[in-house]
Amino acid sequence: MAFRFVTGNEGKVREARDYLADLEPVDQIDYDYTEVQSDSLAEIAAHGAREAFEELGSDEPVLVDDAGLFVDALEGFPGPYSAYVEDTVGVERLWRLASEEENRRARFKTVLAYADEDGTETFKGTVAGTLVAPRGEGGFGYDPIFEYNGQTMAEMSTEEKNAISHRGRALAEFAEWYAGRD
Ligand code: ITT
Repeated sequence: MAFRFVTGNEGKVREARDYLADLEPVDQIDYDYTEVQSDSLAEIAAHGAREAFEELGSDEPVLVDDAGLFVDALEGFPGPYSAYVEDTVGVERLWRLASEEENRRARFKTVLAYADEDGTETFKGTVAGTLVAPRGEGGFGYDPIFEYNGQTMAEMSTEEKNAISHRGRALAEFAEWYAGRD
């Protein structure tokens, strides 16, 4: 048995492996599930996990992680559109936009959705931090501009990031639930 983690993002898989290694192996699977247009990460992730589980065949469980960066001063932008914004304007220009604001607070949020033959479950994680000029070579995505306790997430090891991150929190909740199932 393995978890099939449906994502094109290797950074997410690295973080999930670090957390779930004691439970099951994690296989990265490419499958282009429908990203329903919604302001709710939970709805997007749950829908994606269900569809992937049903379409991929086999009874191995599926994981989907839908995440975003929510900038307080920009009313939560880019939020559910974070991937699109990273691909288009990019992290550096998002930082420049945020740097014009006095309030530099932001949150990373993620929803991890799990689907198997019994149904779909979602697990949420959030972390609040401060946006800063890019620093660090690790992590991925918006990590270089997201500072927590004096360090950007790109300056942390996978383990350090997992210990405080949105994804780490969702993974911890999921791992606890999974280990306690009948
Ligand atoms: P999949 O949908 O294939 O899983 P993705 O990278 O498109 O991969 P999301 O839509 O969930 O995933 O990601 C939204 C954006 O937020 C995207 O630009 C990511 O790089 C970024 N992101 C997600 N988690 C992050 C994290 O832990 N640190 C920094 N950026 C993150």
